[in-house]
Amino acid sequence: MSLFTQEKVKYVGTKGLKAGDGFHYYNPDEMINGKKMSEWLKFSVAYWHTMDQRLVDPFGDGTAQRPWDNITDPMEQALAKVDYLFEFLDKMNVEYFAFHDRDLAPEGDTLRETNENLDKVIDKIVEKMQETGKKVLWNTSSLFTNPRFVAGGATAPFADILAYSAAQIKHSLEIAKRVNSENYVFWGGREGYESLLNTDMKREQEHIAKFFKMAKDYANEIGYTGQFLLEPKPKEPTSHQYDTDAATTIAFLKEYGLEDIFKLNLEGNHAYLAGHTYEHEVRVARDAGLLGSLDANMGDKLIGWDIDEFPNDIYEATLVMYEMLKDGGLKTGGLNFDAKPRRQSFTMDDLFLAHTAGMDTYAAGLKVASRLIEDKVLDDVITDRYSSFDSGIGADFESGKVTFKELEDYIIDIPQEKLIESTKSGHLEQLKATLNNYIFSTLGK
Ligand code: XLS
Ligand code: NI
Ligand code: NI
Repeated sequence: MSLFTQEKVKYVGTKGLKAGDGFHYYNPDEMINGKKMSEWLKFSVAYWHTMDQRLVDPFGDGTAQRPWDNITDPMEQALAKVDYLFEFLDKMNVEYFAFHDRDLAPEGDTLRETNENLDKVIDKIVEKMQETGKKVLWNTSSLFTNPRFVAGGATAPFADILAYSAAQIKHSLEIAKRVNSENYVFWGGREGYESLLNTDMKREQEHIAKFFKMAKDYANEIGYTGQFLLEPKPKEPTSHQYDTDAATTIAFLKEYGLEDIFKLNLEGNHAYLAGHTYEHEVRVARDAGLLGSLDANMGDKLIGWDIDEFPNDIYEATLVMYEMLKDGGLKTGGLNFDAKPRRQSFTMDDLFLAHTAGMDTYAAGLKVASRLIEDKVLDDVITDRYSSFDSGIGADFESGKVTFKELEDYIIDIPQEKLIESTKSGHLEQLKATLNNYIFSTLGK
């Protein structure tokens, strides 16, 4: 028996312009760059949005209408939602899901009681996973929702709260092992500060670094081998988040010797908030060898907070997929829809349509990116742009053969005219038009 009235979403191809009949681009078995599309695009449903999100905004109550709304007992509802989740995954043809501990079950009065509630839901999840073959991309722990985390979890200035956080993560790692989570994510919800007037920033950062090492030690102790991921985000909810962006997070990992333990989980909307493009964040991680996973959402350039919109920007998806392909794929990572429909898209149909749009956007981006790579469009431009470093003085510089003095001897008498001649136009407008042409011609077929 079906819980949802909606049908299974199928690939219908590009016939017809109006969306809503099925996937136009997400064709799981289509071969892209030697692999099935579904292998490149390990999509994941985010429990906190898809199952829990009421579509609130800072000024208004939730508008979401969900078929489980009439179940009033919290534990009963928590268990019922598991059935809905698995049917949703099946109907959307999504293989993975992701969750916070607190998404799944209500809290009790003590951590022991809370763990008991949670374990009942996990028991059911494990059963459903065995039955359906669906998998967990990552799980995580909410150290930010409950008022006890008012000043953070692992960076809280209160030792009892730090102890609580450790115990909570310990249990979450046990769950990660039980559900065979491919990754374990830490997003530092309130790990940051509001003002230096009352904050010992160094002490807080030392605490969280030690905390991360202890988490990894515990994972090793219980034989949990999933990839640890840190998720950067700036200025929300605290004014100064310790993991502001990819570069800051990498510097933190290196400062505390954690770069072999962690990779990064990068989110589109967080990139905007940090004043970067999404592809910039992914490139920073890739260059450091630390690209882990993607929270596939996007932001709104006109709104100053994390709106977690479902991806619909093909341009952005193309450039992010380009980085992913260049990195050889996401390995244990995937594309998690840390995304929710708009507050005015409150029906269950909208939830199906939003995921379809998100999956199609990344499938389309993947197709365009793969052609850009095949035709070496950007590679050729970049090879040519840096070619003066492939021989002569440039190569001598790169191989460390010349000193400052020798660079001076080489250049000191070269006239201005010659120097200008050695520069070249970046032809950016032409390049952007070429990119547009690739989008049109790849998707227009
Ligand atoms: C919030 C974050 C959060 C993490 C998981 O902005 O994106 O949803 O992905 O805690
Ligand atoms: Ni996220
Ligand atoms: Ni976010």
